[in-house]
Amino acid sequence: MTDATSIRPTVPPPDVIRCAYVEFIVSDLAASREFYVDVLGLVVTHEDADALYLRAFEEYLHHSIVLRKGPVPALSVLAYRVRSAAELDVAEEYYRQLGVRVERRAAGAIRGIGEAVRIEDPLGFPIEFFYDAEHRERFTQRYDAHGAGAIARLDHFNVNTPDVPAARAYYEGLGFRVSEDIKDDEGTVYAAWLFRKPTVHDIALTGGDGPRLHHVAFATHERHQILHICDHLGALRRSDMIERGPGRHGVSNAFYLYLRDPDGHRIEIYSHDYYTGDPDNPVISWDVHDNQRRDWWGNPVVPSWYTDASLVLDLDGNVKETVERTDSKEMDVTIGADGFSYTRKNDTEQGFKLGTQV
Ligand code: 4SX
Ligand code: FE2
Ligand code: CA
Repeated sequence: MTDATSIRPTVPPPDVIRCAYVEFIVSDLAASREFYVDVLGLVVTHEDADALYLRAFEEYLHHSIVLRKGPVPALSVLAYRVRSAAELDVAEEYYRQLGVRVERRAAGAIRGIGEAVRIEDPLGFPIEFFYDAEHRERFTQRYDAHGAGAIARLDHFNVNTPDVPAARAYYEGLGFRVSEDIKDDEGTVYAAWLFRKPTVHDIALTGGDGPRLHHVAFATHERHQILHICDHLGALRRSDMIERGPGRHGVSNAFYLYLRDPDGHRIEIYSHDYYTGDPDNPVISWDVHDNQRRDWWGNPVVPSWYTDASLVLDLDGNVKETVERTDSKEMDVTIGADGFSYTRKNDTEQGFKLGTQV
C-alpha cells in the first residue's frame, strides 16, 4: 500500500460499470483446461500454446477469464469495464494524479480487448480499465451446451489487503459504494464489500497480508448448479478441489462454493445475492463474532480460506512483495486459540436453551 490511498484527485474518477475479467498465470494449461472447461463448463473463445480465453454462458464479451502459462502461478490482471472509450482518458488523468504507475495499451495489444489503461493501484494490484471488446455468441439459450452445473457470468473479485479502511476509502473515491462490512466493537474492520453494478459487490476487501488475490467468483442462476459441481468433482475423485461449502453466506445472502484450481487459485461459485441499486441501499454491518456472518448455517470456515491467497504481479510481470496485516486477524479472533463467537449475542455460558428467543 502506498500513500496514494490518501490522495484525493481533483478530477473525477472513471465511470466503472462492473468487474469484467481476470487473468491468472498458471503452470500447466492442460490441467487448467480440465478444470475450467471440462468441469466448470466455461466456453473456449480462443486457445493457443500460451493461453486459454474463456467466457461463461451469458457473456458476450470475448472473455471473462484468461489462463496464461507462466513460471509463477499468480494474478496478472483484474479488469474493470468503463462506460465508454472516453473514460480511458479520465482514468489516465485520475491515476496520474494519484501518483501510481499508469500505462496505456493500444487496441490490438490485448487479445479480444480494445484500447486499455493499466495501472498499479494504490493497494498494489494490477488493474485494467477498458471499454471496447470483441463480441462473441452469447450462449444464454444454447441449452444443448449447458451442463447441469452451468455458470452464467463473472460476479466479483475478492482481494486481501492489510488496511481495509484505507482500501475502502480508495474504492469509495473511485465511485464504489459499500453494501456490507464485518467489524468488531473495538473499531477493527475485517472486510468490506463494494459495488458499481447493482448487486452486493464487484470487489470485496478482505483484511490480510496483501496485495494478494483471495478469489474470483462466477454466478450460476440456480443453487442446484452449485450442488452439481460438487457431485461432478466427487465423481471424478477430485473432492480435494472443494475448499469450503457448499453453503449460504451471511454477508450477501448468496449460496456459495469455493474451489481451488490446479494451481491453488481460488474460484467461488455464487448464486442469488440481492439488488443494491437504489441510492439509499442500506449498509449491513456484521459483528466479527457472529458465527452466521460468513456461513448462515453456522458452519465453520476452514483455516486455509483465511490464510491462502494468490500472489499478484506488477505491470512488468514481477511478483509484488506483500505487506503484513498488523490489525487483528479474523481467524485469530474467531477460530484461533483466543477466539470466540456466538449464535445469539446474549447467550450465556450455559448455552442455548431450547425455546428461548433472545
Ligand atoms: O464469507 S462471507 O459470508 O463473508 C462472504 C464471502 C460473502 C460473500 C462473498 O462473495 C464471499 O466471498
Ligand atoms: Fe466472494
Ligand atoms: Ca475439502
